[in-house]
Amino acid sequence: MGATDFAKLPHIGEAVRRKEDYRFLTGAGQYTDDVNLAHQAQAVFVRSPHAHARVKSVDVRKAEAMPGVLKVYTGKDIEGKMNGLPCGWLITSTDGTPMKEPPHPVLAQGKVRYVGDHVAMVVAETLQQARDAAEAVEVDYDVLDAVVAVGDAKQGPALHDIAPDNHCYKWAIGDKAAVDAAFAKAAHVTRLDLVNNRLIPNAMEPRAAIGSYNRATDEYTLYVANQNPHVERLLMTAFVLGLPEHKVRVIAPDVGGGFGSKIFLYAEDVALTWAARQLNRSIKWTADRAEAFLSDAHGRDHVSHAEMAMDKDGKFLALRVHTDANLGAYLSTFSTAVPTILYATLLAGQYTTPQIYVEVDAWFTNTAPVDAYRGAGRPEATYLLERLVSRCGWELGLGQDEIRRRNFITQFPYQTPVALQYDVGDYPAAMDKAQKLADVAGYAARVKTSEAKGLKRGIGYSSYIEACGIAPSNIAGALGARAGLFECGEIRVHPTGSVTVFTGSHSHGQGHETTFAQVVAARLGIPVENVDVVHGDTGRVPFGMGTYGSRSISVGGAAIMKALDKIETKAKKIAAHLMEASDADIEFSGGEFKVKGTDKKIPFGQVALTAYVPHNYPLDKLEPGLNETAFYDPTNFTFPAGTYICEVEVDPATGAVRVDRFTAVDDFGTIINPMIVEGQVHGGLVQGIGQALLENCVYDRQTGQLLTGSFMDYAMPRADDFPNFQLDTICTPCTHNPLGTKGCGEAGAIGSPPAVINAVLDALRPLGVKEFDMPASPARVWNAIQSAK
Ligand code: MCN
Repeated sequence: MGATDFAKLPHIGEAVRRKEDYRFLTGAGQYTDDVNLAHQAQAVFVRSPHAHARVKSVDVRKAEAMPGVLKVYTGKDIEGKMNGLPCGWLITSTDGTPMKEPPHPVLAQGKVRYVGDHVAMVVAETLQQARDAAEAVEVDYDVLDAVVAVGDAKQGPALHDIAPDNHCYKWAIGDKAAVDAAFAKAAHVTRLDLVNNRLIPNAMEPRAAIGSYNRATDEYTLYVANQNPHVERLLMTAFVLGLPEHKVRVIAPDVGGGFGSKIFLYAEDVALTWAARQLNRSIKWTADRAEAFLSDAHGRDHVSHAEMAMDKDGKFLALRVHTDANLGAYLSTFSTAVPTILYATLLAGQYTTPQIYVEVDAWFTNTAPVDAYRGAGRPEATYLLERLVSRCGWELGLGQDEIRRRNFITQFPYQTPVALQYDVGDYPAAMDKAQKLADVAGYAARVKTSEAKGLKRGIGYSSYIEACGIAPSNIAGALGARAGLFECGEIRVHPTGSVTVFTGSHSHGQGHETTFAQVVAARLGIPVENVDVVHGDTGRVPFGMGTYGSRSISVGGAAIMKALDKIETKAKKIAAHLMEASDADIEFSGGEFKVKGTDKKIPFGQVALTAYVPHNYPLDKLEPGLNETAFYDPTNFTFPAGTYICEVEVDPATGAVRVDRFTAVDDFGTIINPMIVEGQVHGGLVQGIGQALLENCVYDRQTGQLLTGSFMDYAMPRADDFPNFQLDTICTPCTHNPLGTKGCGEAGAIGSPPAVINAVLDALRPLGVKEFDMPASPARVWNAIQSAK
């Protein structure tokens, strides 16, 4: 079935209430910490209090003698290394040398490299006993100097022997000579230095895991708060522990948010799985919030210089970017892909810039590893580009909208100079709609109202694009990936016509149990309640690549569509047999099989029953059962895009910024469930605006201590920080997936930070403020105003 016909089916575009919410709202959800296994012990990790130190000795004798303690493990016990995991991309530096991939022990061996690094794992009968014993582990550290910022990395003390200058790789994309030539001819060049501040993910459910082992079958089970259980299993068995993959089952039950931070293979998961066999016990660990701050992979942390060359009319001629990316102390699972492929390839944005050259230097520092966080590379690209474009508009006196309109791509497909080919979009239409919804015409009057209150009002634009549906293995391979991505879906039609869907996607808040059921119900013409969705269990789902990169509906949903095609083909044969017609004469719609040109028809349920109760069944031509599996690997990414307009009021006396209006017009192609999509945009906006105004991870530059290690110091956005968002959509259906969908899960977080900061700068420009970096906290804004005086 094509995307156009699919969009017309019942249930598609319907705001079906979330099936999963009953259990979440009534406290019946099953998160990892809710799981308790027989003979379960508890683990606590001893973490480094120093950012950089040699570990001279770890004395566990006192701890092991304490009541209830089963064992204390150190780096001497676990041999496997968390290496080979940057399975996303192996980066080759521009000089042809491979990136530096330093050894990453599960528990520290010889050195610790960030505050929170794993030194030992204490296993005891109870949590309190494990905590007490953890305090009794005696670690003798020889404290070393630390380095936390990319600007200091080169001169800083070396973290790893193989990277004496802390440099991991230099990577570049684009035609440097062509870019330099374009700059030489430019009528005007706009320049910008900016920092994309480091963020700490804060899912409501902290990370948690239970390792268990069955001696009778030699099988391991890992319950873990994770976004991609099959990949977790593959990485852990093949790269770290060397176990037979089929002997390990990974179950990610209900997961209370991930935002990227639960994609990765973490040392705790490995240590618990390994130790379960050593002790022949199930072992549970649940991070407390302080541990989460220290040890979850962080996000962003770029320092960039960008330059746009333009002709006299403000047409972009070339973009040149240099970025220093902070990778933290070790390479996390996808960390090499984030500041390279996922970042630089998005720097064309919505514009026809003919030449782009991007160079990235990646550095090790004594900080928690940095990896994908909602948007992963694409928010960094959008922030840089959309800040730069607004500045171009201001410098040329064109305004933020006209500079964008003059450069919008309007012909599709469009090949960018940085590898991607956009299939479809309508950028002017999104801006038109956003300007209308934002009542841009009434802006001047609102400025006067703000002035009357002694406040400065500003308006900020951001026209973002992102690449979602992360998968296309052909493109991934061409860009240097070690492995391509795809998704798997299995449809089991039961004899009574109800359906269970097994998907390799994982829902940790995105509502897949509802939207995937809508897709299946729409295709089969059955009620949504008759479809259940199973995910997050390597023992039940055939295979899966998991959820990140807003890929689930467009890749996981498409795999389900492919399996449904197979179901339909087989069901038609059964229907043909039942109605004594030829297969070619059977039509299927609205849950009924009909013989073309006659009034003969039978319902889907009768065909399902016949498949399992094969009375007078043509067994020579058809197998019993109605159960199909499909794998889907798309030919391209999906490219959601939109225009966001933010209006802020700034109090120049205090520096306080208030978001007064926020308008978002997005293009997600065909929408399955507008209510869920709206919720996704709300969540994304809150995260993006949170980064722009509040959130900021700060390490002490001298000691490497995390200064923002709790909610007292790390400001999370709250409902009263926001106005009601004004949302709308346009729809240019994706041209290459059978649903016509584009991902929506990250858009809000990608598009909103530059809209906010552009608005703040717009408000402060009359006061002489030209620049400052996120977050626009009152102190920073006030200081910027004072410095400009
Ligand atoms: N959808 C739809 N129509 C579309 C696009 C999507 O109805 N055109 C629906 C989908 O069916 C799905 C939801 O919207 O129910 C999100 O779909 P999609 O855009 O495919 O994104 P994913 O499901 O792959 O989710 C991943 C994305 C990412 S990358 C992060 S990070 C993120 C996010 O989703 N983390 C989240 N949203 C989150 N929401 C919650 N509550 N918790 C997280 O951790």
